[in-house]
Amino acid sequence: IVIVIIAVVLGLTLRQNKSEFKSTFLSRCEKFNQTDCQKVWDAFEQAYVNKDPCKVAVEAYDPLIVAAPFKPQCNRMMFWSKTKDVVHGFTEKRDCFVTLEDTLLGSVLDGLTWCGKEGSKGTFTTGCPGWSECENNPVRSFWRRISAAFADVACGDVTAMLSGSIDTPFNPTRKKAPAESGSGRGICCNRLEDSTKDMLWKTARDNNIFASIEVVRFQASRIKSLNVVMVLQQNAKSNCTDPSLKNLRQTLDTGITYSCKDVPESRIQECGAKPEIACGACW
Ligand code: C8R
Repeated sequence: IVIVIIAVVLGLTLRQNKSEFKSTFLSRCEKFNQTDCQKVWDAFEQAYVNKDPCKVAVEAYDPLIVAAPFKPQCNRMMFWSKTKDVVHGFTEKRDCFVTLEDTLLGSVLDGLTWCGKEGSKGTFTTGCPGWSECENNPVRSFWRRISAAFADVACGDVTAMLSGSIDTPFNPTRKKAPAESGSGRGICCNRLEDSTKDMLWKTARDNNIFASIEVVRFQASRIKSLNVVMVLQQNAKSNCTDPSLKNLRQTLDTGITYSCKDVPESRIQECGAKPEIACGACW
């Protein structure tokens, strides 16, 4: 009897989790007009349901990108690494930039954890692998896939906020893909075939999505410039003169103009708080 009760309670909790997760997904999704959220859910769910939660490849989310494609917003796209709070503190208040979290898929899944299980149709929110526990977990593969799709459509003048509070603000730390070795230019996948780009998933083993996934997909045919904002807090450890930013320049597709500006975090906050300051005059 005890076992039956435990099983029933456990079953109900897991069900509860599923419906709670799905209802969060749908209610966040419904804020976007003209979206068939059930269709988006179906495309999302197929990526990880009934799978070992350490065996969800980045490509499993391809149908999701097809179901909810990214629309380019030229000159307004904002990328970031290790500066999430500053960036969103700013973008929430001002309509100057669009981050991935302002898009349908980014906003729907921001802050959530999910996974499936072999032999189950359910979505679970507990007992899922952590970000670094195994490479191909559903959450990590999701952010990699949608970050790539977001970077693929980037256009015009692009902004990236990087952190001056760490030693290496641009840190790809990835192995070279075989196709690149001997190219002498380091990472340079913009001229590579799509199949080779896909191979880059497998070599981008670190956590840094901006450096290992987004920058390498920026295309000179679409993007005019990359404008880095180094966010400086008190006791900053790095700024625009940091050697790692030289790597960033070298990684960039030739033809994309690079610039970097050191900006105190307080200035970004000030600009967020004062709508009278024009977007272009923030830094
Ligand atoms: N991007 C990546 N990861 C994101 C994300 C996002 O938009 N939104 C969330 N919530 N996350 P980091 P990074 C989660 O190391 O790896 C895009 C993921 O769990 O500071 O260089 C975005 O377009 C992920 O582990 O940044 C941005 O430009 C961390 O937050 C880069 O990729 C990301 O933490 C940032 O990726």
